[in-house]
Amino acid sequence: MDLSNTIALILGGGRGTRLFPLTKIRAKPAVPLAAKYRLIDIPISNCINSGLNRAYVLTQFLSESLHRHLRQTYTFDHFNGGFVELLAAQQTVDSETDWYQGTADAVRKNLVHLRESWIKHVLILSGDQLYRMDFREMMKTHIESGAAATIAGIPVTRKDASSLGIMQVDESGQVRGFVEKPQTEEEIAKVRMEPSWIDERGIPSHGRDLLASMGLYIFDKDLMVDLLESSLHSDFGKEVFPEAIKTHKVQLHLFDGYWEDIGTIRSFYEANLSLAGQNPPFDIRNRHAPIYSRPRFLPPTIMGKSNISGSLIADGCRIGENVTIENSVIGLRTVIGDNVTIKDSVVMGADFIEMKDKAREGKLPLGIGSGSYISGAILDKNCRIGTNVRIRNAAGVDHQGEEEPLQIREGISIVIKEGQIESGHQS
Ligand code: ADQ
Ligand code: ADP
Repeated sequence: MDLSNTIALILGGGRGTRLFPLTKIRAKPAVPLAAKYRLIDIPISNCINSGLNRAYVLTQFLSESLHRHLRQTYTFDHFNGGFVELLAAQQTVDSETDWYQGTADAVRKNLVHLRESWIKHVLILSGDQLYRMDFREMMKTHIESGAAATIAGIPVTRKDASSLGIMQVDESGQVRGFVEKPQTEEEIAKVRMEPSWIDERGIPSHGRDLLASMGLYIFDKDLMVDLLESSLHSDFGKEVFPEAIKTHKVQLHLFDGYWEDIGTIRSFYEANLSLAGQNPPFDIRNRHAPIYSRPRFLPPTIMGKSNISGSLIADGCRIGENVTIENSVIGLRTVIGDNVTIKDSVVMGADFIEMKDKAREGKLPLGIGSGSYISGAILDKNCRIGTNVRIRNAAGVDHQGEEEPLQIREGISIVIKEGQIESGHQS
């Protein structure tokens, strides 16, 4: 299946508040993931691996770092005409209220970019999910069913249903019911499926009797333009689909495999750590479908006699003597002193290699000072952690801090970007 007349629109994020403080100073797509990637690399890699190399990334923040990352990573040769471009909503003080509209509104504001006549289909993707999908398969479902729009869907149990759009389909897979984030049992009952329908399609239902929208859509372009121009609907899940299924053929594309939303601090933290195990549910090493990122030409990581297990270590790190690293992700250029222990943590690393003799204007050295103990934490980039620091949320706090360098979200300690934690600190 050929995707040469398809354009991808990647929804790079509204305010990104659920990922605060990681998104306080950067657009969500630029958040570092799995030691050396950024969130945006996942959907873009899925596109490229599906033979689709024309994509726009929609974001509400004009972000220099995101722009730089896209420009330096996704350059295509002159002959195949590929591009990945950032479309950022303009922020003005007086349009603050209508600036934070939903997904459909973000697409509506960018319809002008879809005018070109070669574009027949629009693939809408979410920017904060970890999964692999060959979009050619989804396009096949779309074309063969003759649908106006196709939604990728995955079987889920009741437990997950309230945070997702839930669909009910008929025998042919046409979507007949769509409820966004059903909360009550009555709402759930309206869209419940027979598990045998899922089993019959070669996917073991294992008690999953609900079909969730993965937030990935293919539209015939003309229909999408019509739907968006003739309504004021601001969100695909809340408004566009519940309405569209009444008047148009909307088809399900059934998917089963690893798929995680990584839009909250806890899901982001857990997805990172899951990649560090021996048999990760999402394999970043797949030779046939690599995850792309910016080539960096960093020196190899150097380390002393250390004890490292179940962890990912990126390039350019300097790790001291007698260091223990367990079930953790250690990002690019991380500096770790002697006798440090890091457990169940995501360390994003640094944007630069700090020269030892360089004046630091009274700041601590970049990285994690000797004798420190870090557990259950996310350290954002360019942190300066002193010596003999203990970060482990000993008090078991759920949420703490708004501006401080060390904050807690969903029980996870977070040192913000450029955050400095003085020597001897205990928490
Ligand atoms: P949610 O993930 O809750 O549900 P939403 O918050 O609208 O939906 O976000 C979808 C994606 O669009 C996210 O990647 C988000 O960052 C991005 N986004 C939101 N507003 C944006 C804007 N104004 N500009 C650019 N990007 C924006 C949706 C569907 C559900 C479905 C789940 C699956 O509504 O039906 O089950 O996705 O995760
Ligand atoms: P993040 O988005 O993870 O917060 P950035 O990509 O913004 O990180 O990088 C942080 C810093 O790295 C920037 O403030 C900038 O000083 C520096 N930097 C990295 N690469 C470049 C570059 N190519 N040009 C200019 N500055 C760069």
